[in-house]
Amino acid sequence: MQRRAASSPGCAASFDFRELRAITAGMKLFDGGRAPNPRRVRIFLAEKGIAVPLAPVDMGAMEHRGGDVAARNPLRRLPVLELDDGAVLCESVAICRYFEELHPEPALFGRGALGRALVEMWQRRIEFNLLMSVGHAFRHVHPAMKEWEVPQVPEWGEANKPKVLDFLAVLDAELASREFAAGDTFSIADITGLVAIDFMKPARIAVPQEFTNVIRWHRELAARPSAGA
Ligand SMILES: N[C@@H](CCC(=O)N[C@@H](CS)C(=O)NCC(=O)O)C(=O)O
Repeated sequence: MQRRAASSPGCAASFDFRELRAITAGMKLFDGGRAPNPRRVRIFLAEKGIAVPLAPVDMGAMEHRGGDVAARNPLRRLPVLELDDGAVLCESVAICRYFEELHPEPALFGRGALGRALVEMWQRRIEFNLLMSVGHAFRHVHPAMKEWEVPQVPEWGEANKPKVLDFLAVLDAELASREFAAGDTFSIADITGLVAIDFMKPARIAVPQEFTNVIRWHRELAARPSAGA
């Protein structure tokens, strides 16, 4: 991974590249900078200590809707991983799973039957109930997203804001009794959670102060060096 500025909102630290454990020079990760899904993969790679060359895509200029990205991903979304034999992988979690198989340590998809199932459960819950709802609240309301989200339905964006808070209440109760989203160990579920909560800022949704466990959890995740990747 190339060195990049810690420009994502809510990132307190930058990744320490002395921690590198693997370099995958033949691959290319088409990256979307501050966008949440590309960031999920960069954080995952930083936690693993894996360096993948980045191919930056200017999403603000809609570069992802054509050219290299559209040629590799018919959905025209980022991130996209191209392997050294030309094979293409899309979907953030699929890309992360691929790296988990190649480099199992540290395990970020859980250990053992129950541990892996719990990570799957919380990763999906956080992705579907938090990240997606925040995404709808941002994309259907923010004026800058008018050309991205067609049709833009502001009422749908607004309808998602209470859904975000409802899920945060559930998560807050869970985090009262454990350190991380899926148990006592950091996992991809935490990465999705960190990215989703940081994405609440541009979506103009505040984390209510009474969710002290969520606030503690987010503070600790944001302080990890990987958060700056
Ligand atoms: N389910 C996909 C979602 C990918 C996605 O929606 N990426 C956003 C950036 S966070 C994107 O490329 N949006 C481009 C667009 O909507 O035109 C994943 O997990 O990777």
